[in-house]
Amino acid sequence: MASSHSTIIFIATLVVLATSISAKEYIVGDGSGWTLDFDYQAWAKDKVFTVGDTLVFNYAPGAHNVMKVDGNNFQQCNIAPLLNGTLTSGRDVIPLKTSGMKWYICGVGKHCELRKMKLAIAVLPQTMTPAPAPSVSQSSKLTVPSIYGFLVALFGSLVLLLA
Ligand SMILES: [Cu+2]
Repeated sequence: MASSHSTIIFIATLVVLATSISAKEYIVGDGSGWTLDFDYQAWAKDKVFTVGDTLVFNYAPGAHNVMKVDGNNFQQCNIAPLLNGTLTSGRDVIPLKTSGMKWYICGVGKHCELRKMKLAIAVLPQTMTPAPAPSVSQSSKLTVPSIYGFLVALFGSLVLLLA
């Protein structure tokens, strides 16, 4: 009996851990990459970004860059002051470490103002279940199942160790 209980808990633990680490990588603009005159708001609209996911900006180095800015500077395409410096590698990988709104613009020429090189996304906290459409009011509710899942996983692991 004890061993079958352990097996069930072990499987439950694996499921919880697997869902909590299933991070996604989003290629910004997909095959088009980070480029002129692409509608990044339309690209982001049907995607759910979660803490642990990563954004990848692909472009020819020198042609563009990636700057993380705040909401006001995003609206005005103002490249100063910068929050996190400028990314220029041409394959810039940005881990989404915290929840909330994130804003990115291209700081080359007037690419942000005139050529639509600006991306705003809402990042949700980690959660066990597939997240519904992004909404600010849901962010606080989604934190609870995430912590609950972690505790279940922790407790399951402890039971396994003791079994
Ligand atoms: Cu650009």
